[in-house]
Parts: sequence; structure tokens; C-alpha cells
Amino acid sequence: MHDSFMFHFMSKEPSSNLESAMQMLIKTFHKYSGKEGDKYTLSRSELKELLLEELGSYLGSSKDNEAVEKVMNDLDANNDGEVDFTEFIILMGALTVACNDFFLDKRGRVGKVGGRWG
Ligand SMILES: [Ca+2]
Ligand SMILES: [Ca+2]
Repeated sequence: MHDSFMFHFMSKEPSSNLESAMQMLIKTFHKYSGKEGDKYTLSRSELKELLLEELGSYLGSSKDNEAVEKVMNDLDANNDGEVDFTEFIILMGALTVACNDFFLDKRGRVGKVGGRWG
């Protein structure tokens, strides 16, 4: 990550909810990725902490080590034992799709699931 770009981006006030959401994703990732080892990737324990602290309600009852291991193995596309930002964003994308599906179900399937993103 280029530091001056990062600084500019992070110090700029977001002008929309979507921009704030993007900044929150980035800030949240870096809040945990910087704790140990590589500053820009999540180790197994950093990922676990992030999942439990930030996504505890989504994980529901599956707050055990096995669930975290499974997420880690699913996410670690290049098998280096660390989750980088790209891999993390894939998780957030998948979770957002799952939430959207849930939302559409709740509203009696007013929209079409999948579409051009599927
Ligand atoms: Ca790290
Ligand atoms: Ca990886």
C-alpha cells in the first residue's frame, strides 16, 4: 500500500455512505492486520480476532476455532497462511451477497438474486 495515497484517502472526509463504508472496510482490516507479523495481512489469530469482534453477530453460534479455520482456509486463495486485503474483501463481498439474499427473501423476493454479479 502506498502510504501517501493511503494518508490522502483516509484523511479525506467521505462524501457518501458508500465511501464511508469503503473506508470502514479498509480501516477495520488495518486495525487487525497491524497487530503482528506482516502489517498488511491478517494472520490466523488476527483474522479470528476480526471475525469475533466485528462479525460476531453474523457468525452466530459458530464462534469456535473450526469455523475460523474453515473461513481462513476458504479465504486464503494463494495458500500463504495469511489473509491479504483482496482475500478479505472477497469474504466481505460474499457476506454482503448473503445479507442481500436474506433481505430479498424478507421482502418476498422482490428482486432477482444473482443477476450480473452471479
Ligand atoms: Ca498481520
Ligand atoms: Ca493469502
